Amino acid sequence: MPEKHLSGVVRPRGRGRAARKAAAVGVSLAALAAGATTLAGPAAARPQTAPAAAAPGCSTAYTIEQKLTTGTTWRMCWRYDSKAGLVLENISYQPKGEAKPIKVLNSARLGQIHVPYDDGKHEYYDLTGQDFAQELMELSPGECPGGTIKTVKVPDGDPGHPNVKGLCTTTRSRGHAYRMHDLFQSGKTYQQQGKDLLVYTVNQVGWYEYITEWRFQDDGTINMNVGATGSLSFDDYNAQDGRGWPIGKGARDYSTSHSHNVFWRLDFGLDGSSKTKVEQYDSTVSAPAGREGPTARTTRTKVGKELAGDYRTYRWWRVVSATGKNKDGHARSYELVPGPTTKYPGRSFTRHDMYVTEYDKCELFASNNPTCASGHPKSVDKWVGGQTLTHPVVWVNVGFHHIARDEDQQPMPVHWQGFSIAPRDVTAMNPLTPKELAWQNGHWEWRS
Ligand SMILES: [Cu+2]
Repeated sequence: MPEKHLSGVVRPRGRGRAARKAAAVGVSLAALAAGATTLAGPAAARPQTAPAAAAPGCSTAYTIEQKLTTGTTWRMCWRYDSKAGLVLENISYQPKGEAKPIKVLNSARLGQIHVPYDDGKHEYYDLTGQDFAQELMELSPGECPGGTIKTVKVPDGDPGHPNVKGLCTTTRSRGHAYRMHDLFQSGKTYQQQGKDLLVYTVNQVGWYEYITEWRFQDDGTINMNVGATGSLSFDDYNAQDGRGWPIGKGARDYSTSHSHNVFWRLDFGLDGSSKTKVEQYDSTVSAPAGREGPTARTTRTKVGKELAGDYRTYRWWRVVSATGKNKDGHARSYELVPGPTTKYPGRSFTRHDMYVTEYDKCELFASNNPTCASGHPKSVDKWVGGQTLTHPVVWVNVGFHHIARDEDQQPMPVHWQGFSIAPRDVTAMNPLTPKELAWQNGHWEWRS
């Protein structure tokens, strides 16, 4: 029997989950869920190791400042939005050797999590329609190893529990930042283990839990990822062959396949100015000609007007500061580094990998904006309307088609999706360069 499209339906909320589970599967599973909740326990916030100075634009309570052991300091403000959840603002980067912080972003936040099911019967907008922000999870010290858990006042949350110890900031090693054996000069081997600042929250939506993770590397790279974990949706085991995968014994129950289309919204403020410029680069590689090998030519296209962009081999974009230059006189910029994605063609706003739109204060979510006037175009693809960019906002869409597997239970292993932005000419050299090599900039001359 065909069912109506259910885009307005709210998924079972966290606090209602136990009841929903009891109704669906009986007392034993509900009791198990209650046990798991007890195990999670209340989290105790750890004292901060060093009191941070307030970042511009926020009080110390809303400042995240971390000097990594490799010498790089990241500073930002955080706040918690009633729909987007964690929002990071005034993000700046100060590697060793830079006299003052270099501003990177005015604001960085999730822009939507769109979850359409393959049978067409369910389609969720997790940020704007499913109380993503309200279901902020309490973190135990063990899931913020070595870090600090900040208390978040959740807007429109549970009145009996408005403050949630739910924001972790911590540091982590990421392996080699670089390695170089200086064979011709000193004979020394230079190596450094890279360090990252991590900032994350966990938000529950129905049976799922989303980890929203921001990773700030000591070399200036920022990685943003959403990890889905929790449980497969217990309510979606009714798929037919071709729309799901048999989970559990035999081929009785098919977990319905679905997509997680995650959007990020980045408002760049390079060197303190929102008037950034966007550039697209494409390279073409020729066939070999005669004795010469194949050649490659790279061309730049200035993106002066709003853009709906798609990844292509040899294509990339960067956001360039209109004012700031590094010590070599090169304009500072950040490059978009894509992550693996499966582009969902089912909706107009999921049909492109990235969008650049002119700033508009109501445009905070890629779709279903709560604050736009009724006549305002409904989704990010519709905002690409030929407007000249003076204050570009970058939207990145990363899709994951989730065909369940037996290993997805129980709990479901975290599956990550996301992308990075990497500095290009923000500093004149590798920001982690050891001082013995600091003279080796450009086409340097041999020293005897
Ligand atoms: Cu999934």
